[in-house]
Amino acid sequence: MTKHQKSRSFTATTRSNFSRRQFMMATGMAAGAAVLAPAWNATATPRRTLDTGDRVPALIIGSGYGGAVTALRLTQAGIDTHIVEMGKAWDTPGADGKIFSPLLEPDKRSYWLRTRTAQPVSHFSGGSVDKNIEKYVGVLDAENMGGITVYQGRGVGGGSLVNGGMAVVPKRSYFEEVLPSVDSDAMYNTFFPTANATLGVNNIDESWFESTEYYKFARTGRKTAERSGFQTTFVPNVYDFDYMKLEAAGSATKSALVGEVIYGNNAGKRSLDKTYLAQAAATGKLTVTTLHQVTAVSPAASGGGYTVEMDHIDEQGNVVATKTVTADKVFFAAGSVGTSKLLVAMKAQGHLPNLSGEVGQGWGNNGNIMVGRANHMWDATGAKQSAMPTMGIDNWDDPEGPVFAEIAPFPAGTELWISLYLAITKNPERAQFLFNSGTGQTELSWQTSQNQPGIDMAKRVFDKINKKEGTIYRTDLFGVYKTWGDGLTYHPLGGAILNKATDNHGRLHGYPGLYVMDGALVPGNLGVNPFVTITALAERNMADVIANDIH
Ligand code: FAE
Repeated sequence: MTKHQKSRSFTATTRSNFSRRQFMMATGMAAGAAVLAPAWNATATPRRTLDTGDRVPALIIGSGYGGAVTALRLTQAGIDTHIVEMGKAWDTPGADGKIFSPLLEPDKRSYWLRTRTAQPVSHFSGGSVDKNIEKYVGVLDAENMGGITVYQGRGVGGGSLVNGGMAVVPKRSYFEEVLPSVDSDAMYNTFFPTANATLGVNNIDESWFESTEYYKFARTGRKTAERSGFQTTFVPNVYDFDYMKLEAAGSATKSALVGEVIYGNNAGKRSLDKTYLAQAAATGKLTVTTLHQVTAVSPAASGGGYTVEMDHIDEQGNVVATKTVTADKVFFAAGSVGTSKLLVAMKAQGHLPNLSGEVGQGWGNNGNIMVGRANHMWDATGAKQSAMPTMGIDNWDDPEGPVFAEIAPFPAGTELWISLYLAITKNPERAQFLFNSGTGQTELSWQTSQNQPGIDMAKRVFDKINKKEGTIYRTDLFGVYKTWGDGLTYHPLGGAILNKATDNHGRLHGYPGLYVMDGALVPGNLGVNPFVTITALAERNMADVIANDIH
């Protein structure tokens, strides 16, 4: 390990043997698959898009991290498993030959059912950078939850399609503080390593990092942090760093190196459709029903199990059909917001009245705060930047400013001298989901003022860097004269907290056969980027469910 590489960095080199194409073939989603004879049995387990009247053993709502782990472990246990995903399968290139939209010229593929983009860095030099787009079932949802915009991935693979790929195992002491009911030996000895291996986590070649123009921004961010006495650390990622080197050498089509990330990567990224979901599909026991949004879950009138209602939508978001199927077991994996909204509505509307009062509680934004600094002219950040972050500032153990800040790329295609950061702070504020019977919608109580503790923590770190460097904040990135990007989160967590709203393994109280398996289980703040923890926790919970509930 180098002086920059602290204990949190580690190597996990397992690669998926499955390509996106193999995954599509296995799930019957490839072009032309419809004409192949589908191997389905109409009486019990249709191997096709679900239809009204179907009865299935296991239905998973959502195909992000929690859903993908659930699908792999159920299918490996021999269970016919059905994922219902509201987004589309990102498997077909558009007219430009690409599956996903470019970063700098976002088109309809970029955003979920919006007519105008909602870029996280929303302004530049006094004006909005957003533009009008066609309404479409795009890959990134900027969901307005009142006091906060929650960014989420939509499509087969959920957040893995749009995220920065940073694969961070939390500090053990903080993990134990956040989830005290979980056996941390089992997590750190078994489930985190399993998650990393199956996700295909890898580490950047440090000598390449030190020399490539694409990580100048990270080296500048590191240098300025360390000059102020802050520790930095390399962060593993699920983007294939060998592929990235080929991009840099000009021998592979560029993806991360042309800024692709939040609107999807056309290459290089080990998203869930290439890892967990591909492995699940290869068992022959997985079906994925896309463009279907689950709207209700309730005990079935007869025969046990649960009735699951869903809207089938078209690519403009119009409901073209409603369907009702029955499932013996239902796994909520719609993400912290999706799962919490559904559960709170089901309790309030009397579909699942016996759910715990803990349902909807304990939501947090993982303390997310974004900020930019203007460097001096001699501290360039590079016109060429990799869109995959690979370095963080680790000030977590400072009680005055507990912050783990990703040194984020700003791949604008031109030198800007801007250091951008996504800070994860130890903001203790929490919110709850509440059902509004007037609108029929579930709302989140988070207020903008609840960001202040996080801003104060981040300010302590970045004020110190600015003072030492003689630099200032950029006040033009998140509004006009607005320093802090505090109106958004990439890391929604909580709403169905483990061992409170559920038992200690995700079983919902009062309803045998209903489970939560996603970020809703995690109490509001993790101190690091969350997907490795969500994956490992789902691995742990599913090991218990397979051992005890599946016969
Ligand atoms: P998630 O991945 O959101 O999956 C939920 C799925 O359920 C989605 O596919 C939804 O479309 C689907 N769904 C929702 N409601 C319904 C419904 N009613 N019916 C059917 N389907 C439904 O949940 N985390 C990191 O660890 N490292 C990073 O570098 C990182 N960068 C990020 C960058 C961005 C721009 C964003 C948005 C997130 C980032 N995250 C990162 C967060 C990470 O992606 C997120 O924590 C996980 O994706 C959450 O996993 P879940 O399984 O909880």
